Amino acid sequence: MLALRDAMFAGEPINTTEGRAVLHTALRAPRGAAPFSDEVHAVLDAMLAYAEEVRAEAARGGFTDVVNIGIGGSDLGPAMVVPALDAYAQRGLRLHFVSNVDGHAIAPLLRDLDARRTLFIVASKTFTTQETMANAEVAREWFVAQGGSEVARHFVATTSNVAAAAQFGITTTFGFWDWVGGRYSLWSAIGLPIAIAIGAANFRALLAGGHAMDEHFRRAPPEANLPLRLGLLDVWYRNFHGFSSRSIAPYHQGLARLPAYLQQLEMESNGKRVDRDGRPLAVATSPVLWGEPGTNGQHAFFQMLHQGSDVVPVEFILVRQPAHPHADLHAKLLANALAQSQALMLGKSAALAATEQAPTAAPGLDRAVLASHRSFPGNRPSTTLLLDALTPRALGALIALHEHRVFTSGAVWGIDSFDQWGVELGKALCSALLPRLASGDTSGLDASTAGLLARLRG
Ligand code: G6Q
Repeated sequence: MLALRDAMFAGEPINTTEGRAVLHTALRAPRGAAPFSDEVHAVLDAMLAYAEEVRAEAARGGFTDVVNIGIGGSDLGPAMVVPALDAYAQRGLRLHFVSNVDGHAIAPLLRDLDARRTLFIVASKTFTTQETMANAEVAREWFVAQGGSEVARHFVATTSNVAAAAQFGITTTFGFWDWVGGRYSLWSAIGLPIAIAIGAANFRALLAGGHAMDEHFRRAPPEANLPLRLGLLDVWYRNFHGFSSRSIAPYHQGLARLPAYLQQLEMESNGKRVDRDGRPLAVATSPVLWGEPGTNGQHAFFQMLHQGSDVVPVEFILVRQPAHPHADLHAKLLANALAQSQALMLGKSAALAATEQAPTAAPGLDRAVLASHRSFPGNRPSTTLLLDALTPRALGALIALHEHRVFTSGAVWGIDSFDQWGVELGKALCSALLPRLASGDTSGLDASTAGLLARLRG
């Protein structure tokens, strides 16, 4: 595991099935401290200078809205970070994220935009992703229909395929490299919406936080190494206890998209069933990640966490200092989080429950029956990550912590955490089905798909 870690930082092609290095850590390293430093810092400087131009123009009333069109790794990172760092955002500049090829995503957004004041970022590493290209076409058609003429000023691209972006009519492009995996790319040019929202200095602080965690992961001894310990804990829970999921409970509304972000990070990286050499694994791998911000989750699925038949480790994320003035709300939020981890740990015995009044219980219900419904097994594991404040630096460290934790469990399982062949099949089948949806041709199709296709054509 430690040798693989060092190989990653050194830029060796540890993504063996794609023959690629895995160097998202180089994106947040200081100048001269990691491979490809000159290229990385040249793009970073240019991207941040452009972000500052957009912010200055927004301050003059030029741009009011920025729309990031991208999906998966070209969406989830910025879409998670921008609301998380709202306290640092420039007022009067709204950031939007369109990912889904479902027109219900872009149509209501375009309805409310002013073409003269909108900037579109087409974010796609490959610049071929069907959903992103389709939404970008819709945006450009809308822009032109609204009387917009300067496509080159209102559309920019973040991509490693500069030629394809140019063909689209985009001349302002910020690039990145094949050694940046999509789900690890928010540190690259894909972070442009973040930089526009929070500014160059704060973006650099986000990078610095990520880099500080990299250094910790590289140098801290195993017993004090946070990503290493969390990754090993994940393996312990998954393989020695058989826990098949983990619930993420950020007690910060700004982190509402963190569960979705972590879902991709962990499940796309470690949702594999063969090892690096293609041999079937004898052990289970990625758990299912899911969650909602607290306290909302408490009023929904926490019932199952406390009393359900499955044990689900919960990860609480607490932030000591709020970025709002409502101290009373914050105290209630924190007390709720503590109460949940305490209840999961301690539970409540039936004997104790039997001594309590339960005003809403059915009158005449047998006391022992009621006590068994009102008892909690306890000894349900949770981890609490505590941040002093949700600063760009702290968030950078939190994200990098999760990246290295996923690396650790993936390394122990012996899998390639950096490919994603599992997303290919659906894409290929979609390409084959799209013309059939238009023509109605169901010849040679399985009966299930043929039946559904016929119904959809009405
Ligand atoms: C991430 C995946 C995937 C990817 C999207 C978008 O690790 O590879 O989520 O980011 O499919 O790809 P493009 O950036 O090429 O459009």
